[in-house]
Amino acid sequence: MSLRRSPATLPLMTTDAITTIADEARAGLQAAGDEAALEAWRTATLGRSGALTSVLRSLGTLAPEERRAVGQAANVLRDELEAAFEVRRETLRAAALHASVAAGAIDVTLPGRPQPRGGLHPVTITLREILAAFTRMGFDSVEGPEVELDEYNFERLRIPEDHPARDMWDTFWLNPATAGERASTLLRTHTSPMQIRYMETHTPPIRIAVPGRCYRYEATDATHEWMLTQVELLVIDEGIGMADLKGTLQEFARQLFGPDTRVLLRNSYFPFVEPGVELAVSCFACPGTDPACSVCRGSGWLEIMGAGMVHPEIIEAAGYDSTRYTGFAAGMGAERIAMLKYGITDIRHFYQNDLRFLGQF
Ligand code: FA5
Repeated sequence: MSLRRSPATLPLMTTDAITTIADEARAGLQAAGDEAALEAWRTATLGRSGALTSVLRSLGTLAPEERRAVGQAANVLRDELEAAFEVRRETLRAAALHASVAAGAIDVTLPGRPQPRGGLHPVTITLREILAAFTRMGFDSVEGPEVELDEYNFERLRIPEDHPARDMWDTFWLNPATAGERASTLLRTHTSPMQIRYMETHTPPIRIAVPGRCYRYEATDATHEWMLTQVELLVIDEGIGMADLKGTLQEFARQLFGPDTRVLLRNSYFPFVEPGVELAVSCFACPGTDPACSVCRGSGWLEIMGAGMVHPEIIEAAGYDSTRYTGFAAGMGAERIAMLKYGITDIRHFYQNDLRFLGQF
């Protein structure tokens, strides 16, 4: 439909012609469905060369009596169409606004989308439980550096260079020995260096638990990782004896694994304690009868910590009187304890970042 007509193409400039223009214009206005169509309608009808404007311009060519009638009708129509245009424009704007509000609306009755929920790593959960047990027994929790000096990791723990005990801890050296110069910095192999660091700056009574990562340059298997988490214990006071060590560790095992847990203390050797022991807990995977058991290899026990009475030379080196002060120390592996708690038969699951494993805790 075109509303453009030049005066020359209008067959008769009569009020009938105005009526035709009016019908077409009204229909066109209702058909305009958006702002662009509306603008096109305005140009074609009311614009400079629009249909109605052309009629008004051609009035001069009509006879006087026709001119009055047609002119009046054309002016009335123009007023009507201009008003109708404004109404239509408002209607379209309101409809567009409604549509955009409806498109962005939130349906509060829809069920929520499930959000994946993170959780704590099983070793973190276990570490917190270990520390909570010792906090209840009056221990303070302190931390030490993961990058350590040979002096603290070995020397001052009575493990001098070339001492065979160094072979107990395969080491990640950070500055390998060069000709004429010894390696001196390493990733700590255990949390025991913090015994020395703490004694340097504190006086007895001491009762601390030291959680932290340790690193060992060793091949992994079902119970050994190259990165492990230890908790070190150090107690120094007057009158501390082996019974305190045993009672504390038994109470710890009871709190973590339940009252029926059996613990075994057996002789062991660590240069910084005398005597030295290790604590093992009854195997959860077999009753101790399966030589192929990956957890205990048929022994029935899983070793979870080394311990002992702090060597008097270490007490003296800290500046304390070893005839007055005695103490005990222990170092336990949080991964081994988590294995016992959750019945995990291979330590390597912990750090493979497999969500099928981690999602179970
Ligand atoms: C030590 O590290 C001594 N510092 C413990 C100690 C502290 C003894 C204070 C006396 C006094 P050991 O190397 O045995 O000891 O390690 C202690 C515990 O760490 C082990 O019982 C075990 O639970 C854990 N552990 C050791 N090596 C690994 C490993 N490669 N992967 C996982 N856990 C380990």
